[in-house]
Amino acid sequence: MSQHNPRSRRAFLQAATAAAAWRSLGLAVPYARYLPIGLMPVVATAAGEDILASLGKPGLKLLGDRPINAETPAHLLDDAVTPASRLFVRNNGVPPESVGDPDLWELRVHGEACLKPQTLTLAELKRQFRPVTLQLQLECAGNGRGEFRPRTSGNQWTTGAIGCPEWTGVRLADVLTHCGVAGNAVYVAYKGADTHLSGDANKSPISRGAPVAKAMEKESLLAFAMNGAPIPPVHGAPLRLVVSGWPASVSGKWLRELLVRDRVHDGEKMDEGSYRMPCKPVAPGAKVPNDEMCIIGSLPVKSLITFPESGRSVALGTPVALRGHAWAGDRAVKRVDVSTDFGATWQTTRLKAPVNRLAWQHFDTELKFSQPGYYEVWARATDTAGHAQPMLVPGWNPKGYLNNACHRIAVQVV
Ligand SMILES: Nc1nc2c(c(=O)[nH]1)N[C@H]1C(S)=C(S)[C@@H](COP(=O)(O)O)O[C@H]1N2
Ligand SMILES: [Mo]
Repeated sequence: MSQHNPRSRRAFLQAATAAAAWRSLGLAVPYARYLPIGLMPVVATAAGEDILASLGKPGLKLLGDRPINAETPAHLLDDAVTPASRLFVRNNGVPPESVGDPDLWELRVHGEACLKPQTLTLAELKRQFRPVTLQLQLECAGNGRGEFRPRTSGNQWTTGAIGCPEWTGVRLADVLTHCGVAGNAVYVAYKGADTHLSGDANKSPISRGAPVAKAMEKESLLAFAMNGAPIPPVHGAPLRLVVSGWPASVSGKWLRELLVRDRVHDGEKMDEGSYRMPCKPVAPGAKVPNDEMCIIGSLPVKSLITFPESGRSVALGTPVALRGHAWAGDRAVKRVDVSTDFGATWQTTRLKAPVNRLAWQHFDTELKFSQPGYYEVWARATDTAGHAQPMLVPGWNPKGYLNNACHRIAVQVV
């Protein structure tokens, strides 16, 4: 094995991870001699828990280990500000192994429509621009994909690819203005320091971006801290983009380059249907040509019940406290209603204003149940433009994006 060949090093690490996973089963594997090297056990519990523990994320659900993807059960998203231990992980490639001294981390700003291309260290970014702290939601556009029928390929997220930590950084607009944005600028794109799963150094796992107007919003950040601490390695240390309200795939981690493009960015996962919806609705299962797929912008209105945990038993006669969060892409949420009778009647909840634009909002109410038995609580948010969440899974699309159907939890009254 050569330590210098990234592919063989990666293969070695993968084999070591798999071997550890098989050992952690604590059982004899009678046919171990036939096991392909690097294969993970399908009973992923012990192995998955090892990986999650090593990331400091106990209780999350591992959806895949190569690349690592993990989502957060709804009841673990109860905090007003999502702690690092409970933020979902979505990797497309292999994260950089070591980033060295964060202050020496270099960000290169260039592109056809950049007037003064230059490289800035993280120390220079911190010194030259005003720091900003904002609470900003990140949601994967594929959150909810697991409910689409026919199934669509990709991580089968249920409800847990959302979180809303507090970020500290500098404004992307300040840095872009400093580097000069030409009149013909169209898009601002990123490149990160993670590498492609294939080991091909010329390929990027993901390189996306946003139109200049979105990039220049005062909430778009180059973040170096999360919840008052340096960004954890898995979330993009030491520097990442946070462009909230849009697919979190725009929020590039391990940020190495910003490109001010004179065209719509054409990096990895900008095309071939990635992070695109059919421009016009299609029938479930339809094949949609690439030129009829449109790039996703602001995400739709959505909500999550974070307390009580689904499946809990409660005592008859005692009012039940219910709470959760709601968010609506670039917009705010106007109201959240809940139903305990499968949508026949709705009661409105107390809804707080966001701490800042593009932060999720908290709702709470008390529920009363008149008889023992099985109930479901459904939550439905409505945004400031009057759009409400659908009850059923909306608009099937080939890649399984933008499922904003109402969240349901089970409550047993005894
Ligand atoms: N460099 C880089 N940036 C990235 C990704 C990635 O794989 N590499 N994944 C993107 C996607 S698809 C999502 S949903 C978010 C996830 O952010 P998180 O892992 O910090 O929750 O990061 C985005 N930024
Ligand atoms: Mo994502």
